Amino acid sequence: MKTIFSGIQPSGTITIGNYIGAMMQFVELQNDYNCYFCIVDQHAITVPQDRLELRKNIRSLAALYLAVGIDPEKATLFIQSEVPAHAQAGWMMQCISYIGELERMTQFKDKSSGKDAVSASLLTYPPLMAADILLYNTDLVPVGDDQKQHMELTRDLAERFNRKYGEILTIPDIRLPEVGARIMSLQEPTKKMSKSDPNKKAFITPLDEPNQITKKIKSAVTDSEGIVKFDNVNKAGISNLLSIYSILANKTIPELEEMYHGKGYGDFKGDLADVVVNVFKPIQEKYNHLMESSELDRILDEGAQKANQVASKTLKKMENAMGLGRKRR
Ligand code: ATP
Ligand code: LTN
Repeated sequence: MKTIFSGIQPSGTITIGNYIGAMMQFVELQNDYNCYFCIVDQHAITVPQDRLELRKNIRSLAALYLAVGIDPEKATLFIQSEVPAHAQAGWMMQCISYIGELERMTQFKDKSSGKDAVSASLLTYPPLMAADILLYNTDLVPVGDDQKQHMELTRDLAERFNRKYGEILTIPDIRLPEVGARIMSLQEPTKKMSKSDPNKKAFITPLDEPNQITKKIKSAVTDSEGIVKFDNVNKAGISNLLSIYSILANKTIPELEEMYHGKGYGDFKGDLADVVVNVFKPIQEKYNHLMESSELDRILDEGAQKANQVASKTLKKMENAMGLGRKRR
């Protein structure tokens, strides 16, 4: 069985963008692959986090992974900081990274632009991500469109490591969803939807109340033409809503265009709100149940144990190859 690794930051509650771009793929793939799904809390602290909020978000993200359908019998779910090999291998990856290539990462440019104080970790984020993936001999990494550049760098670093120190690391491939790899902000439809957006109207989360979901969709920015038609360039807002509708209702975009022919955005948005509410309702129920049970801790403990076993083996090989410490088996 081939191996899959992916991670989500506990930097807030996941958005419908994370759900469509990442989690829906995870649920489908867990049946055919040996999967590791990680709560990457060490990545989240590359920007300031409130410690109590972070703790809450970690637990909540774990419950959401399970509520959307990740099955702990099939996949390993764990918290990054509970597997020390990530930070250790991350350091080794930093040592073979060049500042120039890290400065070219668009996520670094976006997250650092306009800030007076930029943490060093914002720059060294991608080598840690590479370590996350490479420790598990990963074949495939399901992510959204925004992670393409980080994945190319991960492959470059793995190849560089192997050239310098011997064939140790598996070179991973990226897996993008066919549709929905880039869900846009509801308020600025030319910008990626992001869970750390300070404007909460820009995103929907699976934990939003039904009336909040409806309000956010109704106030989503569109255009004044009033025609439900997919045109990413001139009608980014309605095109984004069409993509969300199409994926969640399992209807093609031409089918939806036909359904709303001659109708306005009001009808379209009202129906989309119902679709989203119905998809998230069972997830919310399962989430509430999990947050109150002790099952969550048991699953995370087992996940950390399993991840530690696999990761520490690769780490040992990497340390031996680089000549760190004393030779270990
Ligand atoms: P942050 O706002 O803290 O940077 P984020 O919302 O961008 O977070 P991540 O935790 O960085 O989310 O990403 C988790 C996964 O979700 C990744 O695979 C990422 O590619 C995917 N993803 C994030 N945003 C979107 C989006 N708008 N559309 C599709 N996929 C997305
Ligand atoms: N960089 C990713 C989160 C992330 C990740 C990973 C994704 C950290 N480590 C390993 C896939 C595999 C992001 O910002 N979305």
